[in-house]
Amino acid sequence: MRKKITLITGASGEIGDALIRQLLKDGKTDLVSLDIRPLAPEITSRITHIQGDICDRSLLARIISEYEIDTIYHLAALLSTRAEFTPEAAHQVNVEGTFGLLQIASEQSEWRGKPVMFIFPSSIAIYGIPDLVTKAKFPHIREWEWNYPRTMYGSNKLYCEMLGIYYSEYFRQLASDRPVMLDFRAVRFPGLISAFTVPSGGTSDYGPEMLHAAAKGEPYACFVREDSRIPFMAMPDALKALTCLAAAPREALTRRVYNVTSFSLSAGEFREWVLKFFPQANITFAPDKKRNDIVDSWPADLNDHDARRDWGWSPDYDVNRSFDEYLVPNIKMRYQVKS
Ligand code: AKB
Repeated sequence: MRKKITLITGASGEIGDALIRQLLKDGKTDLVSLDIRPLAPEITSRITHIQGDICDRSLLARIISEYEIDTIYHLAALLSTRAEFTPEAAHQVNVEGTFGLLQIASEQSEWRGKPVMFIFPSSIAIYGIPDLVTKAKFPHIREWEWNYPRTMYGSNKLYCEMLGIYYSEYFRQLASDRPVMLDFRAVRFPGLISAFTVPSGGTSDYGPEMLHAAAKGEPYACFVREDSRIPFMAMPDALKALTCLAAAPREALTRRVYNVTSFSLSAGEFREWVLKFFPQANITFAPDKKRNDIVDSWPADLNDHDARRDWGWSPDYDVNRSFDEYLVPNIKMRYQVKS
């Protein structure tokens, strides 16, 4: 009999690493991870790690021949700034990689007669607001509004949401024998902030970069204007969103893709929060127009009413608690800053 597992792709990335640690802490033992990179040494011995490429179809075929995949957290992706520099590679990883995984999840659902749960982190990058006047007019965006991404990454994420819905609801819709289909569920994340890792390749990275630089005592020149505003979320809430959505009963869900948010800050306000805890921090603003245009096209905040109503979503960390209880104490410990 094949061993039933939870598969985590992008396992060495920011969310993947944090999610694996959380699941291990929660006593989950049936984890298999996949990433082109090795896992962090502290967790390598505690889970089965497959080092390989998400786009390698023969590797995916090998995985399903060996395991019964019950749940997939598909976290592998190239983020927005990196994707602008390497759009073909981004399309390959973000779209082709997801497509291949949806196909095997689909096959597995049919083979075992039970839906494979497919959890997908989408992003505020799927939104594209034309200008700052419109952005100010729509401060809390609903899931169906402004779905006009202006980046490769945002377009990839939006299309993969659609593919996930297709494989969950409409796959083989013209055939007489409809198979058991997978159960795709996605959250659209704001910019995430971890105390333990600094993101790379994203466009919301200025927030976490500012904070980590301050803790290390390094100067930081922020690449967006002070008034640039997007929503953010502390990593523990991102993990909470993924695992709560996975645990929600199917009947309670009225959508497959949900906004989730925590707090909205302008870059100037982010700097103020950092200065509150690191008063010596040297943070200046040197906007890069092209990256700023991307941030300007993202919403100031999201409306996450449906997630709250359907599966009881609410963040544990508002801005105060994020800085005071999660980010600052852990970052100080990480960089051994004396209080
Ligand atoms: C990025 O900046 O690309 C990501 C995101 C907002 O999804 N952090």
